[in-house]
Amino acid sequence: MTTAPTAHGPLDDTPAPLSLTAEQRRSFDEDGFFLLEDALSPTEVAELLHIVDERYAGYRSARDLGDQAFQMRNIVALDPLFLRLVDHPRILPLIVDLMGFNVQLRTSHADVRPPQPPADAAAELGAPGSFFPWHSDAPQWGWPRVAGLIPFMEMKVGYYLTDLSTPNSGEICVVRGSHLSTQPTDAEGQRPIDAADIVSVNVRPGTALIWRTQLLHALRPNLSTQARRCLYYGYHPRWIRPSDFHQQRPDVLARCSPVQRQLLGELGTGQSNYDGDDPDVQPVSRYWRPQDDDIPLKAWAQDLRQSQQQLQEQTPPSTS
Ligand SMILES: O=C(O)CCC(=O)C(=O)O
Repeated sequence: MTTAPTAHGPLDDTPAPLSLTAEQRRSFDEDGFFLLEDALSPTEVAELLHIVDERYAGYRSARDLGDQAFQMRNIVALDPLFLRLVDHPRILPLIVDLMGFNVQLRTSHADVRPPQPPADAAAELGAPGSFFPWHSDAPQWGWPRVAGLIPFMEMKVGYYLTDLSTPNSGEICVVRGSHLSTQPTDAEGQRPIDAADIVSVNVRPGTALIWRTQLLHALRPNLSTQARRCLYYGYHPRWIRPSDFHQQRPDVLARCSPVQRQLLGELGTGQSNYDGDDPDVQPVSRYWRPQDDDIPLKAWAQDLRQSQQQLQEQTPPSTS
């Protein structure tokens, strides 16, 4: 069986996971995704929906959007509530387990998909020319490939804020295991996809999808009566450049914790010592060679692991 490269870090020295279960590990490696129900509480969902709706209403009237689907990018800079999700306590340990601590945000977006006309259901799911064709996320001209496959370059967390439990409510569909395929297309641009591998993410509000963005994905039309609203946060290693921003605004950074600043692409002392101590002769980027204060997520993960170990040591063994 083909196996998927998983972590960005020393492979022979992988520490115990902070939160990832063996089944989540298996799913992420073999299927390319897993679901986490109740990742967000009903209160969080309600608060986030409020912000999405407020922002969307503003853009809808200012830009005369009508009922077309709309995406807001770099939402971490739009509202402190969106920023808070970048290091959500239920999700951050999973990100560190899956990608390591040398990571940052690549993108954050909110997607609003109002109800669509029934005609949008006529085309085959993800067909070329349909409203949302099959694709995997990639920069212009694609990722470099290794033996035809896309290496593990980034992951996304999708947060679903509206009820998607009914088919054709605008749910995302992923092709299970497609990160382990060369993803060929035929002369018409069709992708030979086995219907048995298509997983429709029909979930309740508050569910998170944790997935490799190499996975082929498409959307089913939203034939429900309410707009589908969801959020996506993409993470990648710090030595790649983000897609939504060069640098976040000072007022956004001012409200960040050190870990959030790392995730928004900032450096610690590397800010004033970006090229190292010998910049004329041996410049070295602190993104390429971070020091610990550039990546507070490293200490955060160590502290969490330590407190988990202490708790385990203090817990009396079960007598049953
Ligand atoms: O779920 C959606 O609306 C779009 C998801 C998507 O294509 C992406 O995040 O790359």
